[in-house]
Amino acid sequence: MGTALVYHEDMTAARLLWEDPECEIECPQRLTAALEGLQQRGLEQRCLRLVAREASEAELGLVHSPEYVALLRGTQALGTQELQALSGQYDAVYFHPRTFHCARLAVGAALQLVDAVMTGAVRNGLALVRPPGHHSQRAAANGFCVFNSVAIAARHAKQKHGLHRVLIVDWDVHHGQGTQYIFEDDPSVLYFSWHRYEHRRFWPYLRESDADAVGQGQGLGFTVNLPWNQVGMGNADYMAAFLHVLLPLAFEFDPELVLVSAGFDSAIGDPEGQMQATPECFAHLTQLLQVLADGRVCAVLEGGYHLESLSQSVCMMVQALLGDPAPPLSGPMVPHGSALESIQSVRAAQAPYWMSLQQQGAAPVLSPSTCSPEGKPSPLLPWGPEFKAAATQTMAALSSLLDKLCLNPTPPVRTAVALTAPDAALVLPPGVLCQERSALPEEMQAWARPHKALAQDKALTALGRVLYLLDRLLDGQVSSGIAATPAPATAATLDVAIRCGLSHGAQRLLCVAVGQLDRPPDLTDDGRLVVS
Ligand code: X5A
Ligand code: ZN
Repeated sequence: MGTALVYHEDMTAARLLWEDPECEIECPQRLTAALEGLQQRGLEQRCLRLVAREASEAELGLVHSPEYVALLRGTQALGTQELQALSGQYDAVYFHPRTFHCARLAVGAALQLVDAVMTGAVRNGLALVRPPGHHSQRAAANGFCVFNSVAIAARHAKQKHGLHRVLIVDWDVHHGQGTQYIFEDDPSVLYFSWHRYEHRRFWPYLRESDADAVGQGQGLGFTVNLPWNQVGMGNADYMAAFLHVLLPLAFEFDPELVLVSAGFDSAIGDPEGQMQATPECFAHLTQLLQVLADGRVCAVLEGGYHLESLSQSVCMMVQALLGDPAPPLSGPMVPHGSALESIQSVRAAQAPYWMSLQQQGAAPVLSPSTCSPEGKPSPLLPWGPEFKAAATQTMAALSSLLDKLCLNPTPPVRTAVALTAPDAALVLPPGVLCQERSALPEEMQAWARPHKALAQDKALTALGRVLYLLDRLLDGQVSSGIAATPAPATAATLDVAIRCGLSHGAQRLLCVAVGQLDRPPDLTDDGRLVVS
Protein backbone atom coordinates (compact mmCIF):
# COMPACT_ATOMS: atom_id res chain seq x y z
CA MET A 1 0.00 0.00 0.00
CA GLY A 2 1.50 3.25 -1.11
CA THR A 3 1.21 6.99 -1.14
CA ALA A 4 -1.11 9.01 -3.39
CA LEU A 5 -0.22 12.36 -4.92
CA VAL A 6 -3.29 14.22 -6.15
CA TYR A 7 -2.81 17.16 -8.49
CA HIS A 8 -4.19 18.92 -11.57
CA GLU A 9 -2.20 21.46 -13.52
CA ASP A 10 -5.31 23.64 -13.98
CA MET A 11 -4.78 24.72 -10.38
CA THR A 12 -1.95 26.96 -11.60
CA ALA A 13 -4.44 28.98 -13.69
CA ALA A 14 -5.74 31.39 -11.04
CA ARG A 15 -3.47 34.36 -10.33
CA LEU A 16 -3.59 37.92 -9.05
CA LEU A 17 -4.63 40.35 -11.82
CA TRP A 18 -3.95 43.66 -10.02
CA GLU A 19 -1.48 45.19 -7.55
CA ASP A 20 -1.91 43.85 -4.04
CA PRO A 21 1.23 43.35 -1.94
CA GLU A 22 -0.66 41.27 0.62
CA CYS A 23 -1.97 38.73 -1.90
CA GLU A 24 0.86 38.51 -4.45
CA ILE A 25 2.65 35.74 -2.52
CA GLU A 26 -0.13 33.26 -3.30
CA CYS A 27 1.13 32.58 -6.84
CA PRO A 28 1.00 29.65 -9.35
CA GLN A 29 4.77 28.99 -8.95
CA ARG A 30 4.03 27.59 -5.49
CA LEU A 31 2.56 24.48 -7.08
CA THR A 32 5.10 24.14 -9.86
CA ALA A 33 8.01 24.54 -7.42
CA ALA A 34 6.61 21.84 -5.12
CA LEU A 35 5.94 19.45 -8.00
CA GLU A 36 9.36 19.99 -9.59
CA GLY A 37 11.02 19.32 -6.24
CA LEU A 38 9.16 16.01 -5.98
CA GLN A 39 10.11 15.07 -9.56
CA GLN A 40 13.78 15.98 -9.13
CA ARG A 41 14.12 13.79 -6.07
CA GLY A 42 12.32 10.90 -7.74
CA LEU A 43 9.51 11.09 -5.19
CA GLU A 44 6.65 11.85 -7.55
CA GLN A 45 7.52 8.69 -9.48
CA ARG A 46 7.19 6.62 -6.28
CA CYS A 47 3.65 7.86 -5.62
CA LEU A 48 0.33 6.79 -7.10
CA ARG A 49 -0.47 9.80 -9.27
CA LEU A 50 -4.15 10.81 -9.25
CA VAL A 51 -5.56 13.56 -11.46
CA ALA A 52 -7.77 15.82 -9.38
CA ARG A 53 -11.47 16.07 -10.19
CA GLU A 54 -13.80 18.99 -9.48
CA ALA A 55 -15.93 18.71 -6.36
CA SER A 56 -19.67 18.73 -7.04
CA GLU A 57 -21.84 21.53 -5.73
CA ALA A 58 -23.46 19.04 -3.35
CA GLU A 59 -20.00 18.32 -1.93
CA LEU A 60 -19.28 22.05 -1.51
CA GLY A 61 -22.63 22.21 0.28
CA LEU A 62 -21.30 19.96 3.05
CA VAL A 63 -19.73 23.13 4.47
CA HIS A 64 -20.70 26.18 2.41
CA SER A 65 -24.06 27.92 1.96
CA PRO A 66 -25.85 27.61 -1.41
CA GLU A 67 -25.78 31.41 -1.76
CA TYR A 68 -22.02 31.55 -1.31
CA VAL A 69 -21.46 28.74 -3.83
CA ALA A 70 -23.74 30.56 -6.31
CA LEU A 71 -21.80 33.79 -5.78
CA LEU A 72 -18.54 31.99 -6.55
CA ARG A 73 -20.06 30.32 -9.62
CA GLY A 74 -20.92 33.80 -10.85
CA THR A 75 -17.32 35.04 -10.61
CA GLN A 76 -16.35 33.01 -13.70
CA ALA A 77 -18.05 35.56 -15.94
CA LEU A 78 -16.81 38.74 -14.24
CA GLY A 79 -14.31 41.24 -15.63
CA THR A 80 -11.17 42.28 -13.79
CA GLN A 81 -12.68 45.38 -12.20
CA GLU A 82 -15.71 43.51 -10.92
CA LEU A 83 -13.48 40.75 -9.58
CA GLN A 84 -11.35 43.30 -7.76
CA ALA A 85 -14.42 44.99 -6.26
CA LEU A 86 -15.83 41.68 -5.04
CA SER A 87 -12.45 40.61 -3.66
CA GLY A 88 -12.39 43.83 -1.62
CA GLN A 89 -15.41 42.64 0.35
CA TYR A 90 -13.28 39.95 1.97
CA ASP A 91 -10.06 40.03 4.04
CA ALA A 92 -6.92 39.13 2.02
CA VAL A 93 -8.68 37.54 -0.96
CA TYR A 94 -8.38 37.85 -4.74
CA PHE A 95 -10.62 36.29 -7.36
CA HIS A 96 -9.69 35.32 -10.93
CA PRO A 97 -12.08 33.98 -13.61
CA ARG A 98 -10.53 30.52 -13.00
CA THR A 99 -10.78 30.71 -9.19
CA PHE A 100 -14.07 28.80 -9.04
CA HIS A 101 -12.63 25.98 -11.18
CA CYS A 102 -9.35 25.85 -9.21
CA ALA A 103 -11.09 25.89 -5.83
CA ARG A 104 -13.41 23.07 -6.93
CA LEU A 105 -10.39 21.07 -8.07
CA ALA A 106 -8.72 21.72 -4.71
CA VAL A 107 -11.74 20.33 -2.87
CA GLY A 108 -12.08 17.46 -5.34
CA ALA A 109 -8.42 16.55 -4.82
CA ALA A 110 -8.90 16.36 -1.05
CA LEU A 111 -12.00 14.16 -1.48
CA GLN A 112 -10.26 11.84 -3.94
CA LEU A 113 -7.41 11.45 -1.50
CA VAL A 114 -9.76 10.58 1.36
CA ASP A 115 -11.54 8.06 -0.89
CA ALA A 116 -8.24 6.46 -1.96
CA VAL A 117 -7.13 6.10 1.67
CA MET A 118 -10.50 4.94 3.03
CA THR A 119 -10.95 2.29 0.32
CA GLY A 120 -7.45 1.00 0.98
CA ALA A 121 -6.07 1.87 -2.47
CA VAL A 122 -3.24 3.69 -0.67
CA ARG A 123 -2.14 4.08 2.93
CA ASN A 124 -1.72 7.87 2.85
CA GLY A 125 -1.16 10.78 0.51
CA LEU A 126 -0.84 14.44 -0.33
CA ALA A 127 -3.11 16.72 -2.34
CA LEU A 128 -1.06 19.51 -3.93
CA VAL A 129 -3.63 22.24 -4.34
CA ARG A 130 -4.34 25.94 -4.57
CA PRO A 131 -6.15 28.01 -3.57
CA PRO A 132 -5.72 26.98 0.08
CA GLY A 133 -8.78 26.40 2.26
CA HIS A 134 -8.44 26.65 6.04
CA HIS A 135 -9.45 30.33 6.41
CA SER A 136 -12.61 29.94 4.36
CA GLN A 137 -15.94 29.86 6.19
CA ARG A 138 -19.52 28.79 5.53
CA ALA A 139 -20.28 31.94 3.55
CA ALA A 140 -16.98 33.79 3.27
CA ALA A 141 -13.66 33.71 1.47
CA ASN A 142 -10.72 34.77 3.63
CA GLY A 143 -6.90 34.75 3.62
CA PHE A 144 -6.46 33.46 0.02
CA CYS A 145 -8.98 30.68 0.78
CA VAL A 146 -12.20 30.10 -1.15
CA PHE A 147 -13.60 26.68 -0.20
CA ASN A 148 -12.48 24.85 2.93
CA SER A 149 -11.18 21.65 1.34
CA VAL A 150 -10.06 19.98 4.58
CA ALA A 151 -13.34 20.75 6.38
CA ILE A 152 -15.33 19.37 3.44
CA ALA A 153 -13.07 16.29 3.39
CA ALA A 154 -13.75 15.67 7.10
CA ARG A 155 -17.54 15.85 6.61
CA HIS A 156 -17.25 13.66 3.51
CA ALA A 157 -15.19 11.06 5.43
CA LYS A 158 -17.93 10.86 8.06
CA GLN A 159 -20.79 10.78 5.60
CA LYS A 160 -19.40 8.53 2.83
CA HIS A 161 -17.12 6.30 4.88
CA GLY A 162 -19.05 6.17 8.13
CA LEU A 163 -16.27 7.56 10.30
CA HIS A 164 -16.95 8.79 13.82
CA ARG A 165 -13.70 10.54 14.72
CA VAL A 166 -11.53 12.67 12.43
CA LEU A 167 -8.44 14.56 13.57
CA ILE A 168 -7.44 17.74 11.72
CA VAL A 169 -3.85 18.83 12.29
CA ASP A 170 -3.30 22.38 11.02
CA TRP A 171 0.43 23.11 10.98
CA ASP A 172 0.09 26.13 8.70
CA VAL A 173 1.55 29.18 10.47
CA HIS A 174 -1.82 30.98 10.36
CA HIS A 175 -4.81 30.11 12.50
CA GLY A 176 -7.36 28.17 10.45
CA GLN A 177 -10.21 30.09 11.99
CA GLY A 178 -12.50 28.93 9.16
CA THR A 179 -12.01 25.30 10.13
CA GLN A 180 -12.38 26.18 13.82
CA TYR A 181 -15.77 27.89 13.25
CA ILE A 182 -17.06 24.98 11.15
CA PHE A 183 -16.34 22.38 13.84
CA GLU A 184 -16.43 24.38 17.08
CA ASP A 185 -19.45 22.53 18.49
CA ASP A 186 -18.65 19.16 16.87
CA PRO A 187 -17.02 16.49 19.09
CA SER A 188 -16.47 14.16 16.12
CA VAL A 189 -13.75 16.40 14.68
CA LEU A 190 -10.74 17.26 16.82
CA TYR A 191 -9.14 20.42 15.42
CA PHE A 192 -5.55 21.26 16.39
CA SER A 193 -3.86 24.43 15.15
CA TRP A 194 -0.63 26.14 16.05
CA HIS A 195 -0.13 29.63 14.72
CA ARG A 196 1.87 32.82 14.87
CA TYR A 197 -0.13 34.97 17.29
CA GLU A 198 2.20 37.42 19.05
CA HIS A 199 -0.38 38.34 21.66
CA ARG A 200 -2.95 39.01 18.93
CA ARG A 201 -0.70 41.32 16.92
CA PHE A 202 -0.56 38.96 13.93
CA TRP A 203 -3.14 38.33 11.21
CA PRO A 204 -6.04 37.50 11.52
CA TYR A 205 -5.84 39.28 14.93
CA LEU A 206 -8.54 37.16 16.56
CA ARG A 207 -9.27 36.69 20.25
CA GLU A 208 -10.53 33.20 19.42
CA SER A 209 -7.11 32.07 18.20
CA ASP A 210 -5.81 32.00 21.76
CA ALA A 211 -5.31 28.86 23.86
CA ASP A 212 -8.47 29.44 25.88
CA ALA A 213 -10.69 28.97 22.81
CA VAL A 214 -11.49 25.28 23.33
CA GLY A 215 -14.76 24.79 21.43
CA GLN A 216 -18.40 25.13 22.42
CA GLY A 217 -21.28 22.99 23.72
CA GLN A 218 -20.76 19.33 22.80
CA GLY A 219 -17.50 20.38 21.16
CA LEU A 220 -15.79 21.63 24.33
CA GLY A 221 -12.20 20.39 24.28
CA PHE A 222 -12.28 19.46 20.59
CA THR A 223 -10.74 22.76 19.45
CA VAL A 224 -7.07 23.00 20.41
CA ASN A 225 -5.20 26.26 19.77
CA LEU A 226 -1.49 26.68 20.36
CA PRO A 227 -0.59 30.35 19.82
CA TRP A 228 3.10 31.20 19.25
CA ASN A 229 3.76 34.54 20.90
CA GLN A 230 7.18 35.03 19.33
CA VAL A 231 8.58 34.47 15.87
CA GLY A 232 11.62 32.23 15.41
CA MET A 233 10.05 29.00 16.66
CA GLY A 234 12.09 26.03 15.43
CA ASN A 235 12.44 22.27 15.36
CA ALA A 236 12.57 21.85 19.14
CA ASP A 237 9.43 23.97 19.63
CA TYR A 238 7.45 22.09 17.00
CA MET A 239 8.53 18.69 18.33
CA ALA A 240 7.65 19.76 21.88
CA ALA A 241 4.21 20.92 20.71
CA PHE A 242 3.53 17.52 19.16
CA LEU A 243 4.95 15.51 22.04
CA HIS A 244 3.38 17.50 24.88
CA VAL A 245 0.09 18.71 23.41
CA LEU A 246 -1.09 17.15 20.16
CA LEU A 247 -0.08 13.50 20.61
CA PRO A 248 -1.45 12.97 24.15
CA LEU A 249 -4.83 14.32 23.05
CA ALA A 250 -4.74 12.54 19.69
CA PHE A 251 -4.04 9.14 21.31
CA GLU A 252 -6.91 9.68 23.72
CA PHE A 253 -9.22 10.80 20.89
CA ASP A 254 -8.18 7.77 18.80
CA PRO A 255 -9.02 9.13 15.35
CA GLU A 256 -10.01 6.89 12.44
CA LEU A 257 -8.48 9.35 9.95
CA VAL A 258 -5.94 12.18 10.18
CA LEU A 259 -6.31 15.16 7.86
CA VAL A 260 -3.41 17.58 7.73
CA SER A 261 -3.90 21.22 6.79
CA ALA A 262 -0.34 21.17 5.54
CA GLY A 263 0.81 24.76 5.26
CA PHE A 264 4.56 25.22 4.98
CA ASP A 265 4.61 28.92 5.85
CA SER A 266 5.59 27.56 9.29
CA ALA A 267 9.00 26.57 7.81
CA ILE A 268 12.26 28.52 7.77
CA GLY A 269 12.47 31.32 5.24
CA ASP A 270 8.77 31.95 4.90
CA PRO A 271 8.01 35.68 4.78
CA GLU A 272 4.66 35.23 6.56
CA GLY A 273 5.69 32.91 9.36
CA GLN A 274 9.20 34.13 10.23
CA MET A 275 9.76 30.78 11.91
CA GLN A 276 12.94 28.64 11.96
CA ALA A 277 11.85 25.02 11.59
CA THR A 278 13.88 23.27 8.89
CA PRO A 279 12.32 21.10 6.16
CA GLU A 280 13.34 17.85 7.90
CA CYS A 281 11.11 18.79 10.81
CA PHE A 282 8.10 18.10 8.59
CA ALA A 283 9.34 14.55 7.99
CA HIS A 284 9.40 14.02 11.75
CA LEU A 285 5.96 15.60 12.29
CA THR A 286 4.56 13.39 9.52
CA GLN A 287 6.14 10.30 11.09
CA LEU A 288 4.63 11.12 14.45
CA LEU A 289 1.16 11.38 12.89
CA GLN A 290 1.52 8.00 11.21
CA VAL A 291 1.21 6.20 14.55
CA LEU A 292 -2.43 7.35 14.59
CA ALA A 293 -5.44 5.98 12.68
CA ASP A 294 -3.45 2.99 11.32
CA GLY A 295 -1.34 5.43 9.33
CA ARG A 296 -4.31 6.90 7.44
CA VAL A 297 -2.90 10.39 6.91
CA CYS A 298 -4.28 12.70 4.19
CA ALA A 299 -2.36 15.94 3.77
CA VAL A 300 -3.71 18.90 1.84
CA LEU A 301 -1.48 21.86 0.95
CA GLU A 302 -2.44 25.17 2.55
CA GLY A 303 0.11 28.06 2.75
CA GLY A 304 3.86 28.19 2.08
CA TYR A 305 5.34 31.18 0.26
CA HIS A 306 9.11 30.73 0.13
CA LEU A 307 9.36 28.59 -2.98
CA GLU A 308 12.59 26.74 -2.09
CA SER A 309 11.61 26.16 1.54
CA LEU A 310 8.12 25.07 0.45
CA SER A 311 9.47 22.62 -2.08
CA GLN A 312 11.99 21.07 0.34
CA SER A 313 9.38 20.76 3.10
CA VAL A 314 6.88 19.12 0.74
CA CYS A 315 9.59 16.63 -0.29
CA MET A 316 10.32 15.84 3.34
CA MET A 317 6.66 15.19 4.06
CA VAL A 318 6.26 12.92 1.02
CA GLN A 319 9.43 10.99 1.93
CA ALA A 320 7.97 10.34 5.38
CA LEU A 321 4.61 9.32 3.89
CA LEU A 322 6.49 6.86 1.64
CA GLY A 323 8.07 5.37 4.76
CA ASP A 324 11.63 6.64 4.32
CA PRO A 325 13.45 7.31 7.59
CA ALA A 326 13.54 10.98 8.60
CA PRO A 327 16.88 12.81 8.40
CA PRO A 328 18.21 14.04 11.75
CA LEU A 329 17.01 17.42 13.00
CA SER A 330 19.56 20.21 13.06
CA GLY A 331 20.08 22.92 15.66
CA PRO A 332 19.90 22.82 19.44
CA MET A 333 16.90 20.74 20.52
CA VAL A 334 15.94 23.11 23.31
CA PRO A 335 12.52 24.78 23.10
CA HIS A 336 12.20 28.54 23.58
CA GLY A 337 10.85 29.82 26.91
CA SER A 338 7.96 31.47 25.10
CA ALA A 339 7.11 28.16 23.40
CA LEU A 340 7.01 26.38 26.76
CA GLU A 341 4.68 29.08 28.09
CA SER A 342 2.35 28.59 25.13
CA ILE A 343 2.45 24.82 25.54
CA GLN A 344 1.69 25.17 29.23
CA SER A 345 -1.31 27.46 28.59
CA VAL A 346 -2.91 25.04 26.09
CA ARG A 347 -2.36 22.13 28.48
CA ALA A 348 -3.97 24.12 31.29
CA ALA A 349 -6.90 25.22 29.10
CA GLN A 350 -7.49 21.67 27.81
CA ALA A 351 -6.89 19.82 31.10
CA PRO A 352 -10.60 19.76 32.09
CA TYR A 353 -11.44 17.81 28.92
CA TRP A 354 -8.58 15.28 28.60
CA MET A 355 -7.49 12.56 31.04
CA SER A 356 -4.01 12.51 29.54
CA LEU A 357 -3.47 16.06 30.83
CA GLN A 358 -4.82 15.52 34.33
CA GLN A 359 -2.11 13.61 36.24
CA GLN A 360 0.40 16.36 36.91
CA GLY A 361 -2.18 18.72 38.38
CA ALA A 362 -2.95 21.91 36.53
CA ALA A 363 0.16 24.07 36.41
CA PRO A 364 -0.50 27.80 36.62
CA VAL A 365 -1.07 29.65 33.35
CA LEU A 366 2.06 31.67 32.67
CA SER A 367 1.79 35.18 31.23
CA PRO A 368 -1.64 34.98 29.58
CA SER A 369 -1.10 35.90 25.95
CA THR A 370 -3.86 38.50 26.01
CA CYS A 371 -1.78 40.84 28.16
CA SER A 372 1.09 41.95 25.97
CA PRO A 373 4.55 42.78 27.33
CA GLU A 374 5.19 46.43 26.59
CA GLY A 375 5.14 48.96 23.77
CA LYS A 376 3.46 48.93 20.40
CA PRO A 377 3.91 46.62 17.42
CA SER A 378 7.22 46.92 15.59
CA PRO A 379 7.66 50.21 13.68
CA LEU A 380 8.82 48.15 10.68
CA LEU A 381 5.45 48.05 8.94
CA PRO A 382 4.90 45.25 6.43
CA TRP A 383 5.18 46.46 2.83
CA GLY A 384 6.89 49.72 3.80
CA PRO A 385 10.13 50.38 1.86
CA GLU A 386 12.55 49.60 4.74
CA PHE A 387 10.68 46.42 5.43
CA LYS A 388 10.98 45.35 1.80
CA ALA A 389 14.73 46.05 1.75
CA ALA A 390 15.33 44.18 5.00
CA ALA A 391 13.19 41.30 3.83
CA THR A 392 14.98 41.00 0.48
CA GLN A 393 18.33 40.85 2.29
CA THR A 394 17.25 38.13 4.70
CA MET A 395 15.69 36.15 1.90
CA ALA A 396 18.87 36.24 -0.18
CA ALA A 397 20.92 35.01 2.79
CA LEU A 398 18.37 32.33 3.46
CA SER A 399 18.19 31.05 -0.11
CA SER A 400 21.92 30.39 -0.12
CA LEU A 401 21.58 28.68 3.25
CA LEU A 402 18.85 26.42 1.92
CA ASP A 403 20.97 25.71 -1.17
CA LYS A 404 23.85 24.54 1.00
CA LEU A 405 21.63 22.53 3.28
CA CYS A 406 22.70 19.17 1.94
CA LEU A 407 20.00 16.86 3.15
CA ASN A 408 21.35 13.74 4.82
CA PRO A 409 21.41 10.86 2.39
CA THR A 410 19.26 7.87 3.23
CA PRO A 411 21.45 4.83 4.08
CA PRO A 412 21.35 2.24 1.26
CA VAL A 413 20.19 -0.53 3.62
CA ARG A 414 17.08 0.17 5.69
CA THR A 415 17.36 -2.78 8.09
CA ALA A 416 19.99 -5.48 8.56
CA VAL A 417 19.60 -8.65 10.58
CA ALA A 418 22.61 -10.39 12.12
CA LEU A 419 21.81 -13.98 13.09
CA THR A 420 24.03 -16.59 14.68
CA ALA A 421 22.78 -20.12 14.19
CA PRO A 422 21.71 -20.94 10.63
CA ASP A 423 18.06 -19.99 11.25
CA ALA A 424 17.25 -21.13 7.73
CA ALA A 425 13.52 -21.23 8.37
CA LEU A 426 13.41 -17.48 8.98
CA VAL A 427 11.79 -15.60 6.10
CA LEU A 428 12.84 -11.96 6.07
CA PRO A 429 10.60 -9.26 4.63
CA PRO A 430 11.77 -7.80 1.29
CA GLY A 431 14.46 -5.15 1.63
CA VAL A 432 15.89 -6.54 4.87
CA LEU A 433 19.54 -7.51 4.54
CA CYS A 434 20.76 -10.71 6.17
CA GLN A 435 24.08 -9.59 7.64
CA GLU A 436 26.59 -12.45 7.55
CA ARG A 437 29.90 -10.59 7.59
CA SER A 438 31.98 -10.24 10.68
CA ALA A 439 34.50 -7.87 12.24
CA LEU A 440 38.20 -8.79 11.91
CA PRO A 441 39.16 -11.73 14.18
CA GLU A 442 41.95 -9.78 15.95
CA GLU A 443 39.60 -6.92 16.75
CA MET A 444 36.91 -9.27 17.98
CA GLN A 445 39.30 -11.19 20.20
CA ALA A 446 40.72 -8.00 21.67
CA TRP A 447 37.23 -6.86 22.67
CA ALA A 448 36.22 -10.32 23.92
CA ARG A 449 39.32 -11.05 26.03
CA PRO A 450 38.11 -9.49 29.33
CA HIS A 451 34.81 -11.43 29.19
CA LYS A 452 34.54 -15.10 30.23
CA ALA A 453 31.09 -15.26 28.65
CA LEU A 454 32.62 -14.48 25.24
CA ALA A 455 35.14 -17.30 25.31
CA GLN A 456 32.73 -19.73 23.60
CA ASP A 457 32.88 -19.98 19.80
CA LYS A 458 29.19 -19.33 19.35
CA ALA A 459 29.30 -16.16 21.44
CA LEU A 460 32.39 -14.94 19.62
CA THR A 461 30.81 -15.46 16.18
CA ALA A 462 27.76 -13.52 17.30
CA LEU A 463 29.94 -10.73 18.66
CA GLY A 464 31.81 -10.46 15.34
CA ARG A 465 28.53 -9.87 13.54
CA VAL A 466 27.27 -7.39 16.09
CA LEU A 467 30.48 -5.37 15.78
CA TYR A 468 30.34 -5.46 11.99
CA LEU A 469 26.70 -4.29 12.04
CA LEU A 470 27.58 -1.53 14.49
CA ASP A 471 30.28 -0.22 12.14
CA ARG A 472 27.85 -0.15 9.21
CA LEU A 473 25.35 1.80 11.34
CA LEU A 474 28.06 4.29 12.33
CA ASP A 475 29.36 4.78 8.77
CA GLY A 476 25.85 5.33 7.38
CA GLN A 477 25.56 2.16 5.28
CA VAL A 478 22.71 0.75 7.35
CA SER A 479 19.87 2.64 9.00
CA SER A 480 18.85 0.13 11.67
CA GLY A 481 19.58 -3.45 12.59
CA ILE A 482 18.82 -6.32 14.91
CA ALA A 483 21.34 -8.92 16.11
CA ALA A 484 20.98 -12.20 17.97
CA THR A 485 23.39 -13.41 20.63
CA PRO A 486 23.42 -16.53 22.85
CA ALA A 487 21.66 -15.76 26.15
CA PRO A 488 24.62 -16.27 28.53
CA ALA A 489 26.67 -13.79 26.47
CA THR A 490 24.08 -11.01 26.24
CA ALA A 491 25.39 -8.75 29.00
CA ALA A 492 28.99 -9.11 27.83
CA THR A 493 28.06 -8.50 24.18
CA LEU A 494 26.14 -5.39 25.17
CA ASP A 495 29.09 -4.17 27.23
CA VAL A 496 31.42 -4.58 24.24
CA ALA A 497 28.89 -3.01 21.85
CA ILE A 498 28.57 0.08 24.05
CA ARG A 499 32.36 0.53 24.46
CA CYS A 500 32.92 -0.17 20.81
CA GLY A 501 30.18 2.24 19.69
CA LEU A 502 31.60 5.04 21.82
CA SER A 503 35.14 4.42 20.60
CA HIS A 504 34.13 4.12 16.92
CA GLY A 505 32.63 7.54 16.54
CA ALA A 506 29.28 7.61 18.33
CA GLN A 507 29.01 10.93 20.17
CA ARG A 508 26.18 9.88 22.46
CA LEU A 509 24.57 6.54 23.11
CA LEU A 510 21.20 5.63 24.55
CA CYS A 511 20.89 2.04 25.76
CA VAL A 512 17.37 0.77 26.43
CA ALA A 513 16.98 -2.68 27.99
CA VAL A 514 13.63 -4.33 27.42
CA GLY A 515 13.13 -7.22 29.81
CA GLN A 516 15.58 -8.44 32.41
CA LEU A 517 19.17 -7.39 32.01
CA ASP A 518 21.76 -6.30 34.51
CA ARG A 519 23.41 -3.01 33.80
CA PRO A 520 26.77 -3.83 32.21
CA PRO A 521 29.40 -3.67 34.98
CA ASP A 522 31.92 -0.86 35.45
CA LEU A 523 30.94 1.39 32.58
CA THR A 524 32.21 4.84 33.45
CA ASP A 525 29.43 7.33 32.84
CA ASP A 526 31.19 10.26 31.21
CA GLY A 527 28.01 11.98 30.09
CA ARG A 528 27.91 10.26 26.70
CA LEU A 529 25.94 7.23 27.79
CA VAL A 530 22.42 6.81 29.12
CA VAL A 531 21.28 3.34 30.22
CA SER A 532 17.63 2.77 31.01
C1 X5A B 1 -3.48 29.98 3.59
C2 X5A B 1 -2.66 31.12 4.11
C3 X5A B 1 -2.52 33.46 4.65
C4 X5A B 1 -3.23 34.77 4.50
C5 X5A B 1 -2.35 35.90 5.00
C6 X5A B 1 -2.98 37.25 4.87
N1 X5A B 1 -3.25 32.33 4.15
N2 X5A B 1 -2.14 38.28 5.35
O1 X5A B 1 -1.50 30.92 4.44
ZN1 ZN C 1 -0.79 30.23 6.22
